[in-house]
Parts: sequence; C-alpha cells; structure tokens
Amino acid sequence: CLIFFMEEVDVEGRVRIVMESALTARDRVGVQDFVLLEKYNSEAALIENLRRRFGENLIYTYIGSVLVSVNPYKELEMYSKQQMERYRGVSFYEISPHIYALSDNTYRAMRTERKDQCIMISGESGAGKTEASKKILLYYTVTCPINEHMATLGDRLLQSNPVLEAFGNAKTFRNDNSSRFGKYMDVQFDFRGAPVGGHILNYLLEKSRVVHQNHGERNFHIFYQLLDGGDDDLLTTLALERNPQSYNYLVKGNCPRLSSVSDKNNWKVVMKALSVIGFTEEEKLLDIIASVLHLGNTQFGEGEEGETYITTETQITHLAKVSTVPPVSLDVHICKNTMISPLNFEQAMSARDALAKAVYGRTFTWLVEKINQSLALKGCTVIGLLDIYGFEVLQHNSFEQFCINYCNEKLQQLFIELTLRSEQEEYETEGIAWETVQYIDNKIICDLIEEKHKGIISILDEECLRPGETCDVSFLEKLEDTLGGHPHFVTHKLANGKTRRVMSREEFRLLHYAGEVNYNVNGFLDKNNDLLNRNLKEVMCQSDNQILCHCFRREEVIHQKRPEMAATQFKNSLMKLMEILMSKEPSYVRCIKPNDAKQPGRFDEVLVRHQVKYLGLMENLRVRRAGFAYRRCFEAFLQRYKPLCPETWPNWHGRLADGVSTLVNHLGYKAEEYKLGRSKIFIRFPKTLFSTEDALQAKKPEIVITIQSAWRGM
Ligand code: AD9
Ligand code: MG
Repeated sequence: CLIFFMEEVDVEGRVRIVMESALTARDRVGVQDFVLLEKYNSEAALIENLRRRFGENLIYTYIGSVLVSVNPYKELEMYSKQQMERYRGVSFYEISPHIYALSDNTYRAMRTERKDQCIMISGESGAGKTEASKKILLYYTVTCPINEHMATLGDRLLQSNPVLEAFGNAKTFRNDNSSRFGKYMDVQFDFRGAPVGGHILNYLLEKSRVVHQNHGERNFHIFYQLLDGGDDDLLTTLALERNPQSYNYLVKGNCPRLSSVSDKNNWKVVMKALSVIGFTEEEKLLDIIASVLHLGNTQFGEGEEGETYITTETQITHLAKVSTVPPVSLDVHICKNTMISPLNFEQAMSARDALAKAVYGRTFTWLVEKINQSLALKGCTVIGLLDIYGFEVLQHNSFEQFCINYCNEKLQQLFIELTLRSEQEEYETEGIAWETVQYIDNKIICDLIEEKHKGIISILDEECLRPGETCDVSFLEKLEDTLGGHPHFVTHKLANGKTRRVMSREEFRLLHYAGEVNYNVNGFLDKNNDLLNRNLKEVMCQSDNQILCHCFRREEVIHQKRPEMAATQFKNSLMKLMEILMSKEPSYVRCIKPNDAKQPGRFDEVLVRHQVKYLGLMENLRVRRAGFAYRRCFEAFLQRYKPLCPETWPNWHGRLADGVSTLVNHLGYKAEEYKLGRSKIFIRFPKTLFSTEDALQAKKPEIVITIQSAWRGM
C-alpha cells in the first residue's frame, strides 16, 4: 500500500517529493508533459519548463508520446539496471519521462501489435543523439529475453558502436565525438521478443575530413587511436611515427590530443570490439589506415615543363608496402591522368587527396557490410533506430551542409505527416471528431531541392555533366536562371537587377523550415562529381589487400559506367530511408543542446529557443493539443482518480466507461471539457486535469488512513 501511495502522490512519478502538493511540485520541476502547460501556445512557457526541469536534472520531458531530451553534459545516475527494471512494463505517463520509458513502450508496441517500429532521434550536433541511441540499444540488450542460439548477439550489437565511432566519428568544433555519417540500425527480434539480428545502413560519410580539418578539429578517431595505442612493433611494421603532427592529414586541425578522450584506451576498446564482432582482417584494415597517412605525406615537385613528380620516394615505398600496390604504378598514376597527359602540381595534389578519400570512404562502407554480416539473422519484427546528422548552420556552409539540411527537411516532412496522421487515426479509432491544425508544410522546400529537372540537385548534376567549361559559378548562374524568384531561394541578385550587398557572389541562400542558410558554391561540382581517375582505380585493383580488392572492383574499371553523382545518390538513399520509416510505427526523440561550451548546468536560452523552433516543437505541441491536451485509457484514469468519488471508491465493478463517466460527473466536468472515446478519456484543457490532480493531493491523508485501516482490518 505504501509503495502504491508514494508513486501515486508524485507528479513526476518520483518518490522523493511525496508530501508536496501537486501545485508546488509543478512550480519547482515543471510539468512532465508539455501538453499540460497552461499556456501551451507560448514558446516562452515551453522553454521555461525545460529550464526548470534541466535545473533539477530532469532532462526528459514529453510532448505526448514524443520525448524531448536536453544534454546534461554530465553523467547522471539514471541509467542503471535498477532503473531499467523500474521502467519495464510501466505505462508511459505513470512514472517520470525517460529514454527507457520510450524504449520499453516501443518494444511492447512491437510485441503486442506485431508491428515494426522505428525510433527517430534528431537534434543538432552535440545534442545527444548518439548517446540516446546507445542507451536504447543497451536497454534492449539488457532487458529483453536472450535467444540461446544468439547469446552473443547483444554484445555484437553493442560493440558495433565503438568500431563505427572510431572510423566514422571525429572531434569537431561542436562535439568531441561527432558522428560524421548518418546511421539507421534495425534491431531484429524473434517471436519471443529476443534480439536475434541487426542491420546497419550508413549515409554520406564526410570524406573530405580525411584530407582536411578546420583548426581545432580532428580527423577520424581511428588515426589517433592507432598512433597512440598501437604497440611499437605494429607501428614499425606500418612504418609510422607516434606523433600525429608528423602527418599532413592530421596536422591541419592542430589538435593532436583531446582532454576528454583517451585515444590509447579507446584503441583497446576498438580492438576488443573488433574481436567480439568476429573480425579476422584487423591487419589489413590497419594497413589501409597507415596507407592513407603515407599518401598524405606524399609530396610533389614541379619540373621545368610544368610536369609533376613525387619528391618523397620513401613515402611511396611505405605506401606501396602497406597497400601492397606496385610502387611504380603509384608513382606514375598519381602524377598522370593517363599515360600521356601529365598532371600539374595542383591536379596531382587533388588526385592524391581523391585517392585518400576514396580509399577511406570505401573501407568505411566495407566495414559496415562486415558488421552487418556478423549481425545477420532475420527476426520476425524490427525496431529501427535512426541517428542522423541534425540541421547544421556553420560559418561556412558547403555541399555537406546542403545534404545534411536537405536530409533534415525530409525528416521534418515525414515527422509532420506521421504525427498528424497518427493523431488523426487515434481520433478516428476513438470515434471523436477531428479538427484541422495549421502547421508549416515544408514540401515546397523539399521540391526546390529534389524536384526532377527543376530542383537544385538536378541542376547540379546537369552542370557536372554538361560538356565544356563549367564551374561552381556557372552552376550558381544556372540556379539563378531557373530558380530566381522562388520564395525560398535567394542570391545576391535582386529582382530589379540590383545587387544584394550582404550576400557574396558565390553564395545562394535557402530559407529552410528551420532557418536561413547561406551555401557557398565553391567545391560543389567537385564534391558532387566525386571522381577518382580511372588509372588510380586500376592501381588499387592490383592490391593484394583483400579489403582494397573488395572496394575497388575490376568491373568498375572495365565497364566504366559513370556512377550516380553524390547528391543524387544521397537523394535516392534518403528516398529509400523514407520508405523504410514510413512502413514502421514511429516514435521520436528530439535532442536539445543546452550550451555551446559543452558544460554541465548551463542553459543558454537563446540557443535553446533556436532549437525549439527548428525541431518544430511548438508545431508538434499544437498538433498534439489541437483537440485534447490529455488522454488516458479508462482503466488508468479510474485507478488514479477513483478516490475522488464515493461511487468509484474503493472499487468500481461496472463497465470502465461507466465508471469514468460517473467519476467525471461527480467531479463536475463540463461537456466541453472532455470526451469519452471507445477506450480513452480525452481532456481538452490542462487546468481541468490539474484541478483533479490537486483534489487528489488534498485528499491524500484521508486516503492513507482509509488504506491503512483497510490493511489493518485484513
Ligand atoms: V553529432 O550530430 O553526432 O555531432 P550527437 O550525436 O547529437 O552529435 P552525442 O550523442 O555525441 O551528440 O553527445 C555529445 C556529448 O554530450 C557526449 O559525448 C556526452 O559527453 C554528452 N551527452 C549526451 N547525452 C548525454 C547523456 N544523456 N548523459 C550524459 C551526455 N552525457
Ligand atoms: Mg552523433
């Protein structure tokens, strides 16, 4: 009785504020579901609620079934096994919001409805998406039953993270462990609910980082881990020095060490993870990492007639050794486009970098395939986890940001469609009339980017393929010709022929749903082309390294079919992703970054407000509140509030709907305040619920006495 009573009393579902009234608890820690805010239409009230809760280390809050999470930037004691147990099988609203509640709910929905689920995690860089996805995965591997034939699968699922993070994450200005690729992971469950398989889809790795990093940023973690953690023998075999600053591809960011991360320890973690996953190709993989570093240190000289030659013979020897490619081939082909046309200095440098990017990028894809092989076994139902880059606005935005932000437009479109759709469906199944809601429809921006022939991606492709002199600026001109006047597209040219001074001539601006972003067109054509000259591909085909052989296939050289351009490839993979997500029942985690300093306890309101805006939280809230702020199934509602009515207390023996009806009549609910559906009560205004909650609190001492005397009398 005592435990029941304590959990009942707590507005937050927590035990420690047992004797506080609902009202004071609300003032101190805010509400656990934004739909309960009195001023639900006020962004300020929403942010204030977030701030209060953040101050109390309550980093999670709901908007209906959407979980909003604020990065605490410190370890909180809320992820233990005991906490996992606490959330198992418990209804969403009964205890405080948590990523485990969402994980558990999704799992139960999959089990009971036998329907595939997906959890979409969004938010800007550093907001906590990857951490959230890891917590969800941990929850499943710890709490779900184990299939004895697949006992090690949980470990393999978990261990795929350190491996992919080593190769796909890097320190950026915004996040010391920033994922530089998008990830969608299916966890497959058998008919008993045990995880039995997994599959990962990876999206657009930021390959340019292999050859260039901004000041204060780093290359992918694996390079530093190898140099710091690899033993002396290994480094000797790979002809590597320990100091990262000796390598052109690592020196640019001038950030060889991180205070928050030990590369040495992580090296051990990654090596162990590779063995858990069942890797046998570590050596070959490390040969490739080393060859990228050697390639970066390859330097060129310029002959009298402008021809280029390699000045670092030893590098080529090392490179040839570790990549098992004949040195002569390398030498010749990095400096020559074909046998007869030598490259100039700049062209040779860019051929070298293109090779490094291709080798690294293709090896990453191979790695994902390899992990997939180790996780492969088909289950009957699936929970998908989407951890994909958030909307990005940097000082200088390029092709990568264009793709990332396009991806966010698509996800927002899906989010709006699915939340509206599911809301509508709920009203229909409950037999309640639906009211339409106004929301920002971003289809117009998606079309602007992806439409055939007229969209930015099509124009970019055309410009890449058009014979003759094309360049980034001619691409911009083409955009202006085709899209000038579009309400979401802006360049320096004004409609009256004058020039917009604040914009450079190399930029176009898109008015995204989340805000305005200026994109600099420099490099768009090259990045979209993503070409590696044919000779270099041929050279790589000669390698004895099986991974490289797998990545550079002869057929590619022989058939010479032009692969799809990078943006189109990305667009197509996004389309497929949308189909996957649409076929599943969605849940959402919306992550918020509280400050740019990566510090605990700091809540920067301006920064948070911006994210609240572009995560579309207010729209989400409006959609959710369009009809009714609050809904609960008859049984839970009756169970909680039955002490407030003599006819329902201590037990109601009739139909649940009649019990709820009797209860709300007794409480004096007016007809416009609520509706009874087929299995749920819908309450229109939060204040109705609050006054009921307060009445319950006021009644508590009385209930305790009743419960205690009933208990003594037994
Ligand atoms: V990016 O788009 O990949 O650059 P994410 O994935 O959104 O970004 P990430 O999950 O990597 O961010 O979180 C950034 C850092 O915040 C982590 O390395 C942790 O130090 C910190 N963090 C995030 N969530 C939590 C949490 N729930 N508890 C404690 C957290 N620390
Ligand atoms: Mg991440």
